[in-house]
Amino acid sequence: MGSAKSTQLEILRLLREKEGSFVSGAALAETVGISRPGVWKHVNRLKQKGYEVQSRSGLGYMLVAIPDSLAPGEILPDLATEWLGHSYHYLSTVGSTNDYALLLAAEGAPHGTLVVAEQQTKGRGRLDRQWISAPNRGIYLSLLLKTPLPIRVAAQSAYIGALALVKTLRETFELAASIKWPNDVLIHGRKVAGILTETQSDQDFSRFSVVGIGINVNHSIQEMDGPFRYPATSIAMETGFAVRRQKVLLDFLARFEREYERFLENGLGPLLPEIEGYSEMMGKTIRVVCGNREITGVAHSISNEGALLLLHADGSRESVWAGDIVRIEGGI
Ligand code: BT5
Repeated sequence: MGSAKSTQLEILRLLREKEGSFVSGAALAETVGISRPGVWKHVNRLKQKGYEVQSRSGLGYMLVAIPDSLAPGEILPDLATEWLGHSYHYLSTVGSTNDYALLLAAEGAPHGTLVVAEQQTKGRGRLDRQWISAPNRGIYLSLLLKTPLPIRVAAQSAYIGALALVKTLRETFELAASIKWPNDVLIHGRKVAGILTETQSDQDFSRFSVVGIGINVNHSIQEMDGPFRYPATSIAMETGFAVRRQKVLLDFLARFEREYERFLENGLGPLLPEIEGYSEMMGKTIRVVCGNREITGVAHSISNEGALLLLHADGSRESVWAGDIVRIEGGI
């Protein structure tokens, strides 16, 4: 017999396999190797976690509805990745999933480790800005990537996160998602997700990177009316109905793994036409704040190294490595 946790996961797996029909208590007890009262106790705990299970004497248990939870029992059975997320750390609340992943990395956690939380109390953006992380509404995740890469290349993983998420929103949810350089995902000009990549390196090569992503999924209009620098939105606000966070997460992880492998094989170059195609600012005049400097120019392209190339009025070019776009011609 395994631990109480793995027994419960196994019972859940068996109930999910037959969702909508009864499974006898005796069959569950025999398969997982515990007593029938033991099964009853585990089913009650599942109910406390939000699973709707009907029990009928003589028939057994039937799973009627699953909660919109990101718990391993809801994600791992449907995870379609080779390596990403197989080491899955699920937290109902945490300060920051990035901080947690950085600690796991220091303890030697494997490549592809995933940290997912239902709520963050100290979610971080860049430059110590805050990421507002309402409980059970959004997805707050961090991916640990351990492929050693030249430092500048490792930083490009943020583009892979943005590309994978934009494709998920476009192809699975039919939303007109776009990338706002360097790390935001927008729908109709409003921010639906942000990405924070943190890399630790030895000399010129990365030891690991943590790619942290916060996605607004089922937030209401009121919740997205917060003290944000730019207008914010959620997937539900754009589709007009609540979506299953599990679907967003599973789809995103499968796409991230695919795009990351393309990136490792051939670098950022072959992904740039897609990334640029999804960036609404290309060809437009934009204003970028970099530290205490403001640069205005026409967004020309993204270089193979990941810099934004701006064209100035006098014909000169400038590469911008980091900053915040504060204005796009005809937009924000
Ligand atoms: C980002 O920073 O957009 C990166 C956000 C990364 C968050 C994830 S959640 C999982 C992981 N663990 C963490 O601790 N962090 C990562 P930046 O470009 O600096 O934007 C931050 C700004 O976005 C804030 O100053 C707010 O104005 C705005 N903001 C905060 N929360 C927001 C939200 N939920 N939706 C839209 N905008 C938000």
